[in-house]
Amino acid sequence: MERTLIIVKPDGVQRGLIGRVITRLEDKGLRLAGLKLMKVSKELAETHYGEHRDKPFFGDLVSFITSSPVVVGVVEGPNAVSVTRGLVGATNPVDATAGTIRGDFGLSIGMNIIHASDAVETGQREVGLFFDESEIIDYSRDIESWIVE
Ligand code: D4T
Repeated sequence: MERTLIIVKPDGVQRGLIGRVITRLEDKGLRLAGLKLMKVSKELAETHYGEHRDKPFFGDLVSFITSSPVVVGVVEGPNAVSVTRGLVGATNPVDATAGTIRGDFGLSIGMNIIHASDAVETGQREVGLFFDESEIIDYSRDIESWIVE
């Protein structure tokens, strides 16, 4: 089963959107295999956003993601990476389609509510960065056969 990492970012937590964001993933039929509230350390933030190290917004990005607790989740399902990215919407909430999480809840690229891994390999790496294997639960739900053929 494909896995992806989601982060309800500090703005999502501060605005009380944790439940509504996660509900959208569950409504789609995706399954949570891990979930926790945590504060991201500067070191973890710099590793997670390493690909942006040379970008002008890198410092602000690290400050923002470490500024307040986040909720991190491991999300599973068929094509979980692309399906979750579709639910999340475009990076800039101003451009994100209505009906997506960023399209419905955000107005600023620096505070775009949620992170979701952008590729299968990225998802594997990011899940490993934020979760110990012991924190990921292997289970199935009784409703599964009514979601996936
Ligand atoms: P994340 O990684 O948060 O899911 O966002 P995306 O995958 O959609 O977009 P990204 O990696 O290009 O950007 C990471 C993060 O940086 C912020 N950002 C981005 C910013 O503050 N200013 C910018 O100009 C860009 C491009 C928003 C998301």
